[in-house]
Amino acid sequence: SVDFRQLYVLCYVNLLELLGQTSGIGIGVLVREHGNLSTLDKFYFGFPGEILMRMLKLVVLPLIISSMITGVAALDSEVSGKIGVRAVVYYFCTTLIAVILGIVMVMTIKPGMSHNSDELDRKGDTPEVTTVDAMLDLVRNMFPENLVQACFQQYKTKRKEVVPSADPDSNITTAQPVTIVMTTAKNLTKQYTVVGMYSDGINVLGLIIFCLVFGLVIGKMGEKGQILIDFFDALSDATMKIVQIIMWYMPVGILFLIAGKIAEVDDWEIFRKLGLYMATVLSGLAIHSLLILPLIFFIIVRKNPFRFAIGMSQALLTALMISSSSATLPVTFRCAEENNKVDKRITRFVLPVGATINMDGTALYEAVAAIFIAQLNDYPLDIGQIITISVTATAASIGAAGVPQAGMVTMVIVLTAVGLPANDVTLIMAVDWLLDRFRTMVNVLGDAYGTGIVEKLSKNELEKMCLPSEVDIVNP
Ligand code: DAS
Repeated sequence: SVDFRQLYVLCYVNLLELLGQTSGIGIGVLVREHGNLSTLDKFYFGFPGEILMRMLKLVVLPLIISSMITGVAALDSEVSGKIGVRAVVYYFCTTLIAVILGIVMVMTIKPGMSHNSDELDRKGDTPEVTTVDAMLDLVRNMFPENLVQACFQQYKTKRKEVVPSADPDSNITTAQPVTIVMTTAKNLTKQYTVVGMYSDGINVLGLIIFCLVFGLVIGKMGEKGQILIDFFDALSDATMKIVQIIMWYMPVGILFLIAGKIAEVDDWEIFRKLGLYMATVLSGLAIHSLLILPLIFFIIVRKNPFRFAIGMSQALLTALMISSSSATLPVTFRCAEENNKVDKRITRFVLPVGATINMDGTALYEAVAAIFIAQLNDYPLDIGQIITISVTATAASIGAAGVPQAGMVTMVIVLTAVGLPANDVTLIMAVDWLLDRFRTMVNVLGDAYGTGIVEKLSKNELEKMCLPSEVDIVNP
């Protein structure tokens, strides 16, 4: 049965996010048009968002580590039968195809590349000046001066590191002593240190591979391993609870994050790039869900894939409305079993695990977004970094929970893996509200097609399986 309270909360969160993102764009344009604001003033606007980014960076590592380890370990106990193994092979293959498709699309369309089109003409009359000053005063009084200065100093250092040309503002006087200490401390401890606020240059790939191997190992350790599985399960739940708390601050953080980012924007060109980025993600999702997945389904199941997708329409619509594949799960179960007649013994394996670790839409989105941000920063990616992005985008989609904007939270790990400024995720946050619901639809569709495919491949096992097929999961 659908949990209406959860549905209500999700609709409310979605609405808040929409308000946050749209008003962030509006205020950002206002601030940008205001004209004579220094970089520090603009940084002020972005500061509440900076706080949000640092909170996300704090949780992303425990989130990825715990959810990957528990995800893989749980798979191991679940995949004792061939059915589970087929489900895992299907998840991995379709996610990898989605990532490769995303990379091909973004490397072809190049949404983040600067074309030498003449600068688009700037907006006409200056809007209401007082609004901006009022907003600036509001934010100025929100945080202590030296905290902002300290973070601004870090921000300047970080920007210089990645984008040497972009020197935000050379005439900023050296900040308070606290900044100098923090910057010195950062310089002394940077490289391969997880300072907590910045996970600079940690070996993300090594961490991901360790989590996969560690999860498999403890999954096979029986009783002794169970203690560790329970520990990481509890860590995953606790981290998710922290993420849920952050989610409530997210609309406010996103508002100022976007406003600060758009205020920094030096020309309107960025909006064209953002539009092209959205078109790249949406067309990649469309190709994956209307061409690739149906083709795989047809080749294996030999049934009309579009009729199967129509059977899933209620679940897809729910996913579009609430952008949460986990909350859509009860509807996905019902559509797969009642409309598409998939055996319940298959759906109980494929759907719950799929909703957690099989996210084709998210994986494609993470790959596109990471390369888009690299293009925005004229940051050349070699083949090694492209492969790193493929692996970390796949892992980030496994680590992302089936909740709104989870893919954006784990985005940080992909950017960290290739040394990109995680703060540039701000720009894509402005349009994440829309993209999230389409990638969630693709996630749900991928899980649904998985039930039909695994059922077809497991015909023999199903005949032998003793479990009664009327095991009712949705309403146990
Ligand atoms: N909203 C997530 C889901 O429910 C997907 C994402 O955030 O990428 O699948």
